Amino acid sequence: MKILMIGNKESGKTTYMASAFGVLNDGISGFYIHTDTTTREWFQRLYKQIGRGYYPDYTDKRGSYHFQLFHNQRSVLDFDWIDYNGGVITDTSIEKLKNDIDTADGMMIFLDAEALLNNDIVTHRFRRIIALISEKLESGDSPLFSVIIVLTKYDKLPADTDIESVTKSIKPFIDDADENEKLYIRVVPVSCTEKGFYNVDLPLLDILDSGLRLSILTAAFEAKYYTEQFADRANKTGVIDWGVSRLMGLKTNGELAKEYRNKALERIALFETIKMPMEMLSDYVANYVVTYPKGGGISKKITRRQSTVDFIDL
Ligand SMILES: Nc1nc2c(ncn2[C@@H]2O[C@H](COP(=O)(O)OP(=O)(O)O)[C@@H](O)[C@H]2O)c(=O)[nH]1
Ligand SMILES: [Mg+2]
Repeated sequence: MKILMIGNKESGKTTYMASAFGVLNDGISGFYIHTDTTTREWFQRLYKQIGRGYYPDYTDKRGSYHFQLFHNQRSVLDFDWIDYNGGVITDTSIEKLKNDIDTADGMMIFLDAEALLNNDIVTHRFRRIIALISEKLESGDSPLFSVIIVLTKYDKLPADTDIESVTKSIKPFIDDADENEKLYIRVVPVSCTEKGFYNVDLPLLDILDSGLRLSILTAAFEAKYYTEQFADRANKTGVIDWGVSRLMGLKTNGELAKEYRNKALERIALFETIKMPMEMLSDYVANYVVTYPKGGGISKKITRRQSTVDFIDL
């Protein structure tokens, strides 16, 4: 799974990443993330600093990171998290952005909550990104795509601010995107300060939830395909099959049947491994109650759109 992260310079991407890593490295409801030692140490150092009120240096960045999501002792999903360089979208960078979006499976858009509230964010860029995602979903065969809009530095807003007034300027685009069956979009306010970390696990876990759905869909689809191939080949075994295949130097239908059977069994095993974690993660993100750094605000319970996953029974 490939997660793309987009946002202007200083919008809080590195801070968020390190905080989400820090929180999820310790684990939440049996879920935790793993990475290589160098990356882990780097993120942990930043996470500790942020908790003491020191933010990452602007030079503290690298392009892309590889992680694994674990549930209890089991690895359930591999993902790359990509820090998109160049929050400012110009015509020359639009091709690259389009390409990055085309190859991504989920996306986080970072918006500085204070700037958004004060109308300091140019929303046409935002609209353009949503348009690119819609195009991708129309042309491609990707069955679902999650976009989390991360409202950063939420602690800087006055205590009585309600979230509707923060998102007012982007609401029309969110409503449009909501019309698209394949597109799941959610707004999450976050805050990372020495006073604590708010909602930082949610954006990442929500995107990983759709990654798990995607991988379970693929596993089910392939299991079905290989089972059919197996049945087809298994029906065509026999002496003639054997003789013809040997003459032509090909695999016999019997041999192919065995290969397809093994592949089908592998996919079924994968399906069984990730089914329970997926259900738990879906519950976790669907029932997540967002908290605000200064209290106030109303948290809404989110019902996730049903996906075909619910109807698959192997
Ligand atoms: N008050 C507050 N400031 C933040 C928060 N996150 C980031 N910042 C500030 O925003 C600056 C830029 O953050 P950074 O993560 O480096 O942004 P990036 O350029 O998008 O990676 C930091 O140096 C902090 O001063 C937050 O949650 N609360
Ligand atoms: Mg950065």
